[in-house]
Amino acid sequence: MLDDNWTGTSTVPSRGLYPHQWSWDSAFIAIGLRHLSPLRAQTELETLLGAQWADGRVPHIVFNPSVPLDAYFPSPDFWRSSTAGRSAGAPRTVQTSGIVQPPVHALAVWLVHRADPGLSRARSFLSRMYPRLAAWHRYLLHRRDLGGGGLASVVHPWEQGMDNSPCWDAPLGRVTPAPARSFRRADLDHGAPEDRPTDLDYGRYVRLAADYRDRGYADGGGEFAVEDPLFNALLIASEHALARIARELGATGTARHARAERLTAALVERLWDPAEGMFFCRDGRSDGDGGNSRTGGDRGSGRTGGPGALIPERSVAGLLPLVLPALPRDIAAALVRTACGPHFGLGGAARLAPSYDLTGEAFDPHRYWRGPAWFNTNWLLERGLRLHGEHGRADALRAALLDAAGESGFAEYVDPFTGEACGALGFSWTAALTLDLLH
Ligand code: 9WN
Repeated sequence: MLDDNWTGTSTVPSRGLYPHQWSWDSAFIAIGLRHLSPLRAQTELETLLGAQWADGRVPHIVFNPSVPLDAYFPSPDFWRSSTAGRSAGAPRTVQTSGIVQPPVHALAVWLVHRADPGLSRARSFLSRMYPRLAAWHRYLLHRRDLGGGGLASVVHPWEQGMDNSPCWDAPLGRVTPAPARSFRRADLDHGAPEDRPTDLDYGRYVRLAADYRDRGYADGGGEFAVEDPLFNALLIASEHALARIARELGATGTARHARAERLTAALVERLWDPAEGMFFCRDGRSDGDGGNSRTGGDRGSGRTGGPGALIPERSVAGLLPLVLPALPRDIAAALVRTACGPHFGLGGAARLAPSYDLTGEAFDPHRYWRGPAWFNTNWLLERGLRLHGEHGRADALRAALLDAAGESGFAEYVDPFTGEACGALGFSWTAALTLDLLH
């Protein structure tokens, strides 16, 4: 499957539904590819980071010019990166989107290096990637610190990677949708409408992206700004990886590890809810009380509006800071309890951790990011369980992932109870992360 989806310089997530290069897909794909071909894994990441903008952002899509414009929406003529993104330093020769995706890249670069350090050194892989990764993190920690508390905000649901999560319902609800007739959804040529986001949600995605483009992709001032626990946890995990890369290149890496620890503390300070035993998203554009409200303790203030209020929806994103080494022990233990409790059913009702609360009102076992289980989030959970000494649970989740991947034809996502395949089949990160688990 990974061979079929390889274009010569990168891997498409799926030939039909996603025929270009996607940012966090490529990071997960490289993590698996390194076991098959460290050279291809390096190339995958080099191609993506080669499309970086001068302001440091790594675009969420790098378009393949040989794919017809109507094969995927929004296409390059919507984003107009080389013109609308000129002041932000978009590349001139390659067309990209103007938004980002979760920063798993430094972690991927480090793991790919480790797979074949000799090849990596011979190709100066780390020394070529390091400045790009450092600029990427700098962009997120400075231009995207829209809440002023040290964490990065996403400005579009597509940036967090879980497009249609119920976490976005409230912040997206404030966005006036673009008229349905103003765009054509290519995704419905490949995906079942009942598994995909609704037309109304798409109208809002289009409005947010078009407004960002029309502001020249300048950060700040948009209608949507959310601090998400998964996005920030991956940034912190990548900052630890960047520290290791720096050490390999002859620096100490100490400052980066220290920064990762400070960011872990900020994540806990801003997004942890002790009463619920998990992390929540913070909605930076809601009105009402002050910026430091939390759901725990004073439940009313944090969970019901207010600028910077926490969004009271349980997403698997709120469990995934478990991948962080500097997480306090009691928080790690609470996350494991929540993962195995009624909301996520790990080791109980669910075969794999669902993307969203099994008991939540918006739960739907088949609709995009509103309940089904994804392989990347479960791979991260497996890693987090192992990191915090939960080897029995990690082994069980690994076995469940391998079964579900094979039985589903390496589906994009599956029903969390039955493992029934949903979305695209032959999905690249499912295949790649399966390979990684087998090694
Ligand atoms: C929008 C490619 C991407 C994944 C995302 C997933 C989906 C795109 C879409 O596909 O998003 O970026 O068209 O729905 O939600 O996580 O990276 O696989």
